[in-house]
Amino acid sequence: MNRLATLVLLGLSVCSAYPVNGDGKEEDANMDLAQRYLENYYNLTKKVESIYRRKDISPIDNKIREMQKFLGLEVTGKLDSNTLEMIRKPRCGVPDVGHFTTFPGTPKWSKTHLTYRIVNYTPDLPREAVDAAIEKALGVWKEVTPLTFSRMQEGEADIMISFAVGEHGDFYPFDGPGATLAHAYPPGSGIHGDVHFDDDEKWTEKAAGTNLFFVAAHELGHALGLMHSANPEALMYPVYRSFKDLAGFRLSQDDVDGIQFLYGAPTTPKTNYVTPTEPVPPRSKTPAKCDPALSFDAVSTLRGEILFFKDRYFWRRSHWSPEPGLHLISSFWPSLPSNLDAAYEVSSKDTVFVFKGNKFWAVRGNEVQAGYPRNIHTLGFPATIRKVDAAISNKEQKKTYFFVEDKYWRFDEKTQTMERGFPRRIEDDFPGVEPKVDAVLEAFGFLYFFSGSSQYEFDPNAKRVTHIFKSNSWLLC
Ligand code: TQI
Ligand code: CA
Ligand code: ZN
Ligand code: ZN
Repeated sequence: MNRLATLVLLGLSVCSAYPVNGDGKEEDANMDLAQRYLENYYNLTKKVESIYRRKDISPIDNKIREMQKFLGLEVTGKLDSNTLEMIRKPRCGVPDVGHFTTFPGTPKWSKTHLTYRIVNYTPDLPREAVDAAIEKALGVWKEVTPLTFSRMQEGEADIMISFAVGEHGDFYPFDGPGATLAHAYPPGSGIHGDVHFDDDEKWTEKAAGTNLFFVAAHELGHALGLMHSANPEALMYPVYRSFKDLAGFRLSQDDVDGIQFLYGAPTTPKTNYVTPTEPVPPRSKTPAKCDPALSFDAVSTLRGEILFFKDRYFWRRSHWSPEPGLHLISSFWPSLPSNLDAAYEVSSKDTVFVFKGNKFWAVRGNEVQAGYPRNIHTLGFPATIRKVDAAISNKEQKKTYFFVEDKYWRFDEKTQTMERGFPRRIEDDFPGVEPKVDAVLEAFGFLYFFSGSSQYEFDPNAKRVTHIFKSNSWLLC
């Protein structure tokens, strides 16, 4: 491990350092810095799906210890000068959206042909299944780089792959079922580049249990030199995901950017251009919260937080942390679609209703309620209505407003019926608001109508627009 420590400390950083704070608040600033670093690399935040979840007493101290151990520093659990130096060094400036990272010092393989060896097997799966999972996981990286891999049956390969339980000959004993699933060493000689799987996990080929292919692909990312990414769509994002469809697994653009930063793009075409196949859709871009052109698909409150939906993602703004976090819709609600049309919360029912096309779903916390999706026409919309643009529910009135094109409907939540006398024209009752409306939010006694990159603050008492903002003003831009 000493070698890694040296490698890491002498390593050149590719990105600029955090500014060093010289005033009396230095300690606070250091703690902030450490917290941000730990959140990025060591998954400090208690994410619902995180498999790092442990019953730690002091998460920060423990994470500092974990980081020191992993980086080969003296394990003090405190922010000593070596640790701070480490935290300051290898970081890019705080990016707008999550980004890949490499190990400190940017270790990478200096050759493109690598060997691997599957040293032993788990009893959980047939050998062929293990071989296939590893091969497929290598293929994920091979496809987008000049790297090639060949298998060795004996002797020392660059990437030695093994299954082990508990103490297994390195400084990182496994911890029984759960928590740590596997680990990998960054590129280099000896133990570097090796991948160890915790055989106290239940390894599977399916979405249930711990999927060997997925974990192997992630660990091989480490073995090739990638650290964790803050991009929730990335394979290198340090949170385990449940899958809707594993067969459709693809690296995110962020993973591709990361591995190509280290090794470049493939030199020989690795796809078969002879037989024309289905066109491959481009890897989706993560929306940038500070893009001045940013618009939202839908906005809703949820248990006191505000959710801003965009494509396959949503930003979540809570009272406790003003910095909005970006998440995949599917990581919270695997059965919900992306590109939603509208969403609103009925807090008395602790339910958020989300709309797409002629369907809507009822969501409570992490669960999509049974009996959904339902058809929007069951709410009383005429057959000509194909979708709704935006929706908001008023707690006091117990009425929900649905905005469609230049009109709106009002739904009575008590009687569960659409009210008579609707639709009405938006411009008659909400003068100054530009249809069509993408999303609507209620806060501080105002209604906020989102239309493209603009946002209209409407005072319902004065019946007029009081401000116009950029849509993304809620995301601290
Ligand atoms: N294992 C960690 C991992 O590979 C080991 C680790 C902790 C680590 N902190 C690190 C590695 C910092 C590099 C740098 O990430 S794990 C996932 C995921 C794990 C986690 O067992 O927690 C996967 C292994 F992403 F799903 F959370 C594989 Cl895929
Ligand atoms: Ca474990
Ligand atoms: Zn190990
Ligand atoms: Zn990892």
